[in-house]
Amino acid sequence: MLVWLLRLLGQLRPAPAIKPATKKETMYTYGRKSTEQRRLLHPWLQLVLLKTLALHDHSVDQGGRTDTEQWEVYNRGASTLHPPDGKHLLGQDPAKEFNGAWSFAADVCPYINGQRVATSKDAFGPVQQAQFAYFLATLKAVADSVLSGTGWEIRLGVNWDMDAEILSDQDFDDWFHVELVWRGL
Ligand SMILES: [Ca+2]
Repeated sequence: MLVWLLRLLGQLRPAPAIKPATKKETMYTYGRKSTEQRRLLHPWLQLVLLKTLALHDHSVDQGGRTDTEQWEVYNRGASTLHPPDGKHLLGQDPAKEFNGAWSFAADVCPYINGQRVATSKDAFGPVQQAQFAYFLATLKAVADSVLSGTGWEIRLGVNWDMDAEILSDQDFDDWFHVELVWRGL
């Protein structure tokens, strides 16, 4: 009876508030470039990545892009969008929430034991793909928790249509890409 009562009281206890990880709690830290790029991101995306960093090491390779940079990426086939479209473009805001200069997309890459997961065409084999997918699943779980109730969701370049199926139901895979999508409240 006592055990049952204690269990019930435990269940009734409010869930702890989620706070951004402090430096002390985080095993991993961003380098200079990742820090610079992260600062270009919408605050919700910044928070998602910071909380993910507490669980899985990674870099932020690209946050915002200027129009010229987006055209360059488009012209070499690494993006299907060119200005005025492109979630990396600084100054866009699908929720009309800000007039600011944030980017709504980032390119991220997992690190394991201090080493960047190899993603060149020759090196990106089943192990590397599994390692990358493991990281993205961690990021997605963090995002679903952090963004719950905000109207925002995360869309990954391995799952453009945001269903349960990654990679096998799409033609263009962008492993690095993570973006904020406004779904409304
Ligand atoms: Ca899909």
